[in-house]
Amino acid sequence: MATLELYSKGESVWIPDPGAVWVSAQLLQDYSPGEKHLLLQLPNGEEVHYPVGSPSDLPPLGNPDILEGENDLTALSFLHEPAVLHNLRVRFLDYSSIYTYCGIVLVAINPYDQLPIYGEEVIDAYSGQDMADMEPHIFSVAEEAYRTMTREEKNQSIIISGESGSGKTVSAKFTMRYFAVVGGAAQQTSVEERVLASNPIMESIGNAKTTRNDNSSRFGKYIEIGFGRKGDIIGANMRTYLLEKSRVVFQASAERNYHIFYQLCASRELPEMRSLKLDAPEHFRYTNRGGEMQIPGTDDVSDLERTRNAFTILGVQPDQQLELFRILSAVLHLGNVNIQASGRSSDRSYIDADDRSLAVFSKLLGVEGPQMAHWLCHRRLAVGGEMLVKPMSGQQAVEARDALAKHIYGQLFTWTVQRLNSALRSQRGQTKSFIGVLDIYGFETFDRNSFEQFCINYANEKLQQQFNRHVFHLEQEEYVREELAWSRIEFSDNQQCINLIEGQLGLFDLLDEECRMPKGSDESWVRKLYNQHLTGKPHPHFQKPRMSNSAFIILHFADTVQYECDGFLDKNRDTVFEELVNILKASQSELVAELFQQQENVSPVANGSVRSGKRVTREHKLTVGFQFRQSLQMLMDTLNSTTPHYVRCIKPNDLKEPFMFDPKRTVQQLRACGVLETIRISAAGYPSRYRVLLRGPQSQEQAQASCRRTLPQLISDPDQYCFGKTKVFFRAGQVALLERLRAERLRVAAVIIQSRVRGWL
Ligand code: AOV
Ligand code: MG
Repeated sequence: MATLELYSKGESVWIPDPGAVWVSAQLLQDYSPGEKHLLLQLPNGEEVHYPVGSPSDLPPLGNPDILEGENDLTALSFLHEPAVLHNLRVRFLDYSSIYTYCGIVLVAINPYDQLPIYGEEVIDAYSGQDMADMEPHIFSVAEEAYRTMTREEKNQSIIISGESGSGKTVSAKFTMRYFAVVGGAAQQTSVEERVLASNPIMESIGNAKTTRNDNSSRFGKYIEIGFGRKGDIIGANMRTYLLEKSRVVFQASAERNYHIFYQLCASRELPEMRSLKLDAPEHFRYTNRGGEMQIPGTDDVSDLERTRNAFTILGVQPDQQLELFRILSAVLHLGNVNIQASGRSSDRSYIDADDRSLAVFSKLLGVEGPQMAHWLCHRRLAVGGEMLVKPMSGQQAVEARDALAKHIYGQLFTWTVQRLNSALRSQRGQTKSFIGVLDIYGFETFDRNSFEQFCINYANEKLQQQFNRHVFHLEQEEYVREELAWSRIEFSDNQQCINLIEGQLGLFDLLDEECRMPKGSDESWVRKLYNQHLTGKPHPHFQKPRMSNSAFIILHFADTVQYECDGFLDKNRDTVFEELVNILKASQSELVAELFQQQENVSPVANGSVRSGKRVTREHKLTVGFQFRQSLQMLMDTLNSTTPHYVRCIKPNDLKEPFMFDPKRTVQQLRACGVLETIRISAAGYPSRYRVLLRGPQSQEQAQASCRRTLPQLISDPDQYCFGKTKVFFRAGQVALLERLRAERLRVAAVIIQSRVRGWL
C-alpha cells in the first residue's frame, strides 16, 4: 500500500466503475488517518464521498502525468490494475501503439486492422538493435531472442499466450517471418521458404471457424527453428498438442469443421478432384452442422491453391497430395453413411447394401464395403473365453462411425506433422541452437466446460508456473547481484492446483483409473473426486457446485471454472474399434495402410462391457490425459532449458472492430493471462529501480554517500527502499513520492533521478 501522505488535495485516484472498470477522480481535500471518507471530484464534475473504512480501503493512486503512455509499464510509479489498464488504453487509442512492455512481457493488443508496421524495412530497422532502444514490437522480441541466441549460444523460446482470437497465431507468424529474413542466407535458399510454408498447411488442417475467431487454431504448436553457425536458418521441427478431434464430426452453431474440408468441396470441379465425388459442404453431415459454410472475406478455392503450393514447397508431390485429399474426402463420405436402427427395441443396426456414401468411402480408401458395413454395426465380444459377435444399436453404431472418422483425421494430422518435420529437417549439418515459438491455446472458460477446457486450462496452469518461477528467479538473481540485504520474496505458486490435477490421486490419476474399470462412469469418477478432495481437509482449489452432482469446480490462477463431467471418460479413452482399423490396415492404398500402422487407442476385443456401451482401453498409459501430461512435461523441460521471452496477446473487443477498447474485456484478460499477477509480484519486490546519480563531478562513492544521507530524510520508513551495489531499489509508490517532493522542493532535493533503468532486464 502506498504511503498515506500521498493522499493529498489535488492528487488523483482510481475508483471502481461498472462500465469503465476504473475512473480517475481528484482529491478535493487531504486525507488524514481515521477519516471515514475521501472527498472526490469525478471527471464529469460531480463531487462524491468515497467511503474509507480503514486505510486498506483507500483507492489506488494515479501516476504522475509524465509517465503517461510509457512504453514499459514497470516504469510506472504505481503498478496496479488501473494504471496498467489506463496506460494500455492511452497507447492503443491515442498513439495506435499495440505493443507495450511490462517488464519481460510484451503485451500485444489485437488492432483488428492492417497496420503498416510489419514490412521488410521495419524488420531491417529492428535487426541488430538493442531492445531498450526501440519501440516495443513483436520484432523487438524476436530480435532479442535472436541476439541472445547468437551471443550466448543458448536456445531461446518465445511463449505466446492469450485467449482465442487475441492474435497468437498472427504474432507467431510474424516472429517466424522475422527469423526467415534475418536468418536468411546471402543466397536465397529454400529453407526459410519451407519453414514459412508449414503455416498454411497446418492452418488448413488444424484451424477452423469458431464463434470467436474465423481462423481459430484447434491445436497447440511449438516450432523450433534451428540455426547454424552463422545464425542462418537451417531447419525446423514442430510438436503439436491435443488437436480438437470432436470438431471432425460435430460443429456448434455458426462454426465450421477444419478449413481443408471446405477448401476441397469448393474445388470439386477441378479435373483432378472429380474422382473424390465431392459435393457442396451443405450436403455433408460433417461440414454442415454449424449451419454456416462460408467465411466472409475468404475464398476456399484460392486457399486450397495456397495449401497445395505449400505442400509442393515442402516436397509433398501432387500425387501424394491427392492421396491425402482422397482420405479427407472419404471422411466426409463416411459421415453420410446412413445407419438404420432395427430390431424390436432398436438394439440392432444395419447399413443398406446400396448405401452410396459407403460405396464411395470404400472405393476412395481401397477397402471392402460389405466388411466395413458389417463392422460398423457389429462388434466382437469375449464372453467366458469365447468370441461372440454382437450387434450394436443404432446409437452405438453412429458413435463407432464417428469415432472412426475422428481417428482417421487424427492419424492424418499426425502423419502430416511427421511428413513436414522430415521435410524441414536440417540437411546442412548440425543445428547449433534453436528458437522455439509456442502458439498454444489460452485459458478458456465457456458456459459449459468439458474435457478439452480442462486440458487447456491445465496447460495454462503449467505455463503460468513456468512464468512465475522464471520471473522470481530473475528478481532474486538481481538482488544477489546487487548484494541486497533482502530475504526471499513471497510469491504465490500454483503448485497446489497443479498437484490437484496431475498429482497422485489427482483428477487425471483418478480419471485414468476409472477408465480402466469395466463399469467405470463419468458420475462415479466425479463422486470419487468429491470423496478424495472434499472429505477430511478439503482441497483449497477444488469445490462441488451446490446444485449439481455431475460437475466440479477448479479454482485456477486465472479464474474459477466449473466442469461438467459428462463425456470425460470417453474423451480420455478416445478409442476406436479394432475390427474397423484392421480393415483400413488392409487397404490397397499405401498411404492409408501406412496411416494406420502406428496404433494408438484401438480397442481390442471388449470384455463384456459392451453391454453398457463402453469401450475399454488396452493400456492406461495410452489415455489422452496421460499423453497430454507427458507431452506438457516435455514441453516444460524444453522451455526451462531455454531463455524464455513472453508475449501476451489481448483481444480488446468481441466485435472484431478496429481499435476499439473494451476495458472490461481487457481487464479480464490481463487478470487471466497473468500480466497483473506479474505486477503484483513485482509490487511485492522493488519494482522501481533508479540509477541514482548526483549532478556535478562526484565519484561513485560520494554519490552513494549522499544518497545514503539524504534518503532517510525523504522517506521515513526504511523498509521502503534498499541500497544495492549500483542502484537504489524502491518499493512501489516511493518514486511518485520522490517526484512530488522534487517538484515541491526542488532545491532541497539532493536526489536527481537521471536515468531510469528498464524493468527487469
Ligand atoms: P489466436 O491465434 O490468438 O486465436 P489469431 O492470431 O488467429 O488469434 O488472430 C485472430 C485475428 O485477429 C486474425 O485473423 C487477424 O484478423 C486479427 N489480428 C491478430 N493480430 C493482428 C495484428 N497484429 N494485426 C492485424 N490483425 C491482427 V485461437 O487460434 O482462436 O486461440 O485457438
Ligand atoms: Mg491461433
